[in-house]
Parts: sequence; C-alpha cells; structure tokens
Amino acid sequence: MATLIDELASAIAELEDEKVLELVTTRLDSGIAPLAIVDNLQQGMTEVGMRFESGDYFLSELVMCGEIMKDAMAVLEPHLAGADQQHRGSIVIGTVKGDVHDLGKNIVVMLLKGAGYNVIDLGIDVPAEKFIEALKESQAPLVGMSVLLTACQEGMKEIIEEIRAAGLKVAVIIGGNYVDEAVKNYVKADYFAHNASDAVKIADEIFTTARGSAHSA
Ligand code: B12
Repeated sequence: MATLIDELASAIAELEDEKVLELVTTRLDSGIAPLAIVDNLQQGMTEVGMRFESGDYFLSELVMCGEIMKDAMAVLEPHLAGADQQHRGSIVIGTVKGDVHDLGKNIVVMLLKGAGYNVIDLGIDVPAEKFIEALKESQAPLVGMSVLLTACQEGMKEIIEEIRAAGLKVAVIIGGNYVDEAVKNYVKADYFAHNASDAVKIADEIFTTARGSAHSA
C-alpha cells in the first residue's frame, strides 16, 4: 500500500470524511487554488482504486469514497464555477452507456460552465440516441464523453460511430481515468484530456477555430 504524502489525499484514501471537509475548507481559506485541491482529492481516489484492485478495499469503500468526493466537490463548486459569464457556445457531455462514474465528468462540467459555456449534461449511462438527440437539438459543435470502465470502451466507440453515421459534424473529446492517445485513436475521437483544465483549454481552441472559420467564410 502506497503512503500518500499529501494530508488531504491521505485523508480521502483513509475515508476520513470529516477530515477531508475540514482540510478542503482550510485550504480554500488559506488561498490555495481550488484546482490544486481537486488534484489532491483525485490523488487520494486513485489510491482508493488501487486498494480496491488489490483487495484491501471492497465496493462499500468505493461507494464511501464517492460520497466523500461529492461532499468535497459541493464545497469546491462555487469556487470553480465562474458567475454570470457570457454564453460562449454549447457543449453536450455525458458518461457513456454502462458506466455510472460521474465525479470526474462533473468537475469537467463545472469548469466548462465556469469558462462560460452552455453545458448540456446528459448524466450517466448515456446511450447513442440520447447524445444524437441532444446534439441535433442544441446544434452544439462539441460533444464530451466520459468513460472509466474499460468494459465500456467498445460502447463508446459505437456511440461515436453512430454520431458520425447520423451525419453530425461535431468534434468529440473524451476523458476518464485511463484514457490516453491510444484510446482516443481506437474509439476514433478527435481529442482527449487528462483532466478538467485541459478539457477547457481544448474547448477554447475548438470554439476559437470555429469562430475564426465562420468569420472567414
Ligand atoms: C469512486 C469510484 C466508484 C464510485 C463512483 C461514484 C460516482 N458517482 O462517480 C462507485 C462506487 C459507484 C463505483 C462503482 C464501480 N466501479 Co469504480 N471507481 C471509483 C474510483 C475509486 C474513483 C473514480 C473517480 O471519481 N475519480 C476521481 C475523478 C475526479 O477522476 P476522473 O474520473 O479520472 O476524472 C478526471 C479525468 O479523468 C478527466 N475526465 C473525466 N471524465 C471526462 C470527460 C471528458 C469529456 C474529459 C475531457 C475529461 C474527463 O477529468 C476529470 C477531472 O480532472 C475509481 C478508481 C480510479 N483510479 O479512478 C474506481 C474504478 C473506476 N472503478 C472500478 C470498478 C471495477 C467499478 C465497479 C465495476 C465495481 C463493482 N464491482 O461493482 C462499479 C461499476 C459501476 C458502473 N456500472 O459504472 C475500476 C475500473 C476498472 C476497469 N479497468 O474498468 C476502478 C479503476 C477501480 C479499480 N482500480 O479497480 N466506482
């Protein structure tokens, strides 16, 4: 079992709910950037995942860890999301069919909203039809998909194929704990991001390029 150096990461790995909330609050009060706090929480959750994998933790611990993270995110949310930003465009997002992990996706949603985007969050366990319907309705040029279960990767690939087959010319960005360039290429997505701040940077690039080509057309 690895020893986590950061106190907050270690508190979440040990499932110490009160200590987690206390540390999040004191760190915010002392001016530490909310995203740095998210990074420490994520580090602790990775440790929980490893303990689950090695049999030291069971499903009940995974559930507890998810609940603690949700409470911590509720404290962080007002500091992550910017208020009264101008609407910069729409983005559809969801966790793919078969997968119910949504803590990471929710952070991405918060940051995109904070950056001024109109985010249409379809939630968890989202099938192709729902993505297609939302994309047609919103005319969003970008769709984000989250996946944490490797067993759902094939399903993600099929969703992307169905979106393309429906004739929708949208950019697809994917993310999730294990997602990398190889996964992106396999499922034929256009972009991937390791974390929520990279997701915002990529969205900014896509929307700036789209605006540029609309002007030059
Ligand atoms: C908490 C948790 C749960 C909670 C989820 C609660 C919730 N509401 O999300 C519960 C208890 C429900 C759960 C259930 C299960 N889980 Co689970 N879970 C985890 C755990 C510990 C943490 C995940 C997490 O929230 N991380 C913190 C967030 C902040 O990080 P993140 O998700 O990576 O998100 C960041 C980036 O990836 C990125 N990102 C994420 N989404 C997106 C989307 C876009 C568009 C972009 C651009 C970026 C992006 O930005 C985020 C923020 O920076 C992981 C371990 C791990 N290492 O990930 C296992 C893990 C994912 N679970 C696992 C398993 C096996 C399961 C179960 C099958 C267990 C079981 N036997 O039932 C079920 C599956 C249920 C289902 N059908 O989905 C495995 C998956 C293994 C695999 N290879 O598929 C893991 C890896 C644990 C392990 N090591 O074995 N789980």
